[in-house]
This record gives sequence, C-alpha cells and structure tokens, in this order.
Amino acid sequence: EPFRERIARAADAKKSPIVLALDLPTSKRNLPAFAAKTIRAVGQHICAVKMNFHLILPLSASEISRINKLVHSYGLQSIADIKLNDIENTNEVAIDHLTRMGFDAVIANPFIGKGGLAALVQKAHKAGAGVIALVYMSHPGAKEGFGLEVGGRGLYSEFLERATGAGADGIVVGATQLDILRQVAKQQLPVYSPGIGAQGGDAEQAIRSGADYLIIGRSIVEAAQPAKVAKEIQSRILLSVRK
Ligand code: O7M
Repeated sequence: EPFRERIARAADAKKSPIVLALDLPTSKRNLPAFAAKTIRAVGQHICAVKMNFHLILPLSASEISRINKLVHSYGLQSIADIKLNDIENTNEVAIDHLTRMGFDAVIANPFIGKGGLAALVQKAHKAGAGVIALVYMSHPGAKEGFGLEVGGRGLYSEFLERATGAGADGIVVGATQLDILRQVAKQQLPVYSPGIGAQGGDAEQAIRSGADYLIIGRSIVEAAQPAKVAKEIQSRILLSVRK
C-alpha cells in the first residue's frame, strides 16, 4: 500500500489529521525516553509523527529505528523532515538511510528542479516511501523564496506543478498562508499544513481553508498535558468538519 493511502487510513482510524512534529527542545535529557513518552501519551489523537533535526541529529540510527517501531505499533506513520534539497546522489543516499530507519515518507524541496524531484520520488517509491514537497512555507520570510515572482507568477505555483508532475504524495503549505491554502485546495494532492499555535496559525481555519493534515509541534510537545491539548485540537477539528 502506498504511503498516501497508509496515512489516509491512519487518519481515518484515529479520526485525526494531526501529524505530531516531535520537536523536542535541546534542553531535554534522555531524548529517546521523552520521545517514547510523548508518543505513548498522544498516540490515539494523531495519525503520524514527523521527526526533524531535533531528533535525527542527536540520536543514533538504532535509536531512531526504535522510535519508528513504537510509532508503527500505534498504527501511525512516520515522516522524516530534513527537507531534502541536494544533488540527486546525495538525496538518494539520504532516502536509503531514512527508509532503513523505518521512515514512511520524506520531505523534499522542489527548488532542486523537476528532474531532481522526479528522481527523488522514484527512489522513495521504490523503497515503499512517500514524498511530500514544500510549496509554501509557514514563516514570515517564506514570501522571499516561495512567493518570489518568476515569469509573472509565484514560485510556489511552479513548485506545485513540479510536485504534481513528479508524482509526489502531498504538499506542504503553511497554516499562516490561508490565501495560498485556498488556492491549492482545488487540486489533487493532500495538503500538509504546519504553523499552528506557536507560529500563529489556527487549526480549524487551516482545515476550512483546505488543509488535509495539520503538522503540530510545540503547542502539543511542550504542553504540561500533551494528550489533553492533542485531544482538544482533534475534537475541535472533528466538529468543524461536520459543520
Ligand atoms: O508547531 P511548531 O511550530 O512547533 O512546529 C512546526 C513544525 O513544522 C516544525 O518541525 C517545522 O520545522 C515544520 N515546518 C514549519 O514549521 N513550516 C513549514 O513551512 C514547513 C515545516 C515542515 O514540517 O515541513 C515539512
């Protein structure tokens, strides 16, 4: 079963479109234990876990593999977010390592070009993994890159075309970019939206504007009661979808 269907099934089973960004602060001691504790706490309220440099840099490959096994034991998908953005050979080596560690999908930057993105998607698919492509990031400076006017249109619309053309499994558009979310909602690829809470975006607004999955980190991970916060967001979204 392809990644796109695996994560849709997980979201359906958990009744949650939340992708937990497992972004632990550097001050935390015993990162693997804290990661496991967080997954156990919120595992019923999310459909996937996304790991970024916060864990992929400090932990060993076997520590990451163990976290991925725990993620899978909860029926969740695991996404490696190191925003692949390099030459073909380097991206392919990264995909090899990441899939061996048990990741189900990787994030890629279409800035590398059509050919590079297509090669990356092919490599990932061969390994049974998905690719999610950046289209418009959530931070204020995103407009200086993804919003640049090239040939009379925003670079993001070119990135969307590249993602579709390459056969990517989803795209990333910030929850802080509601106009862009509304624009891309009309097309076929599932939209993953980060920037909720800590960066000022709102979960319900993002869903109503076209997001399919919400990537949420600090507002859950750093909460005194992560499960309570995740559950609250989950039920708020369920209600707003029913409206
Ligand atoms: O909820 P936060 O702000 O604590 O965390 C958001 C996570 O999403 C964090 O891991 C970021 O690196 C990531 N992210 C963004 O915040 N903005 C983007 O535009 C893209 C991502 C991302 O996940 O890309 C895949």
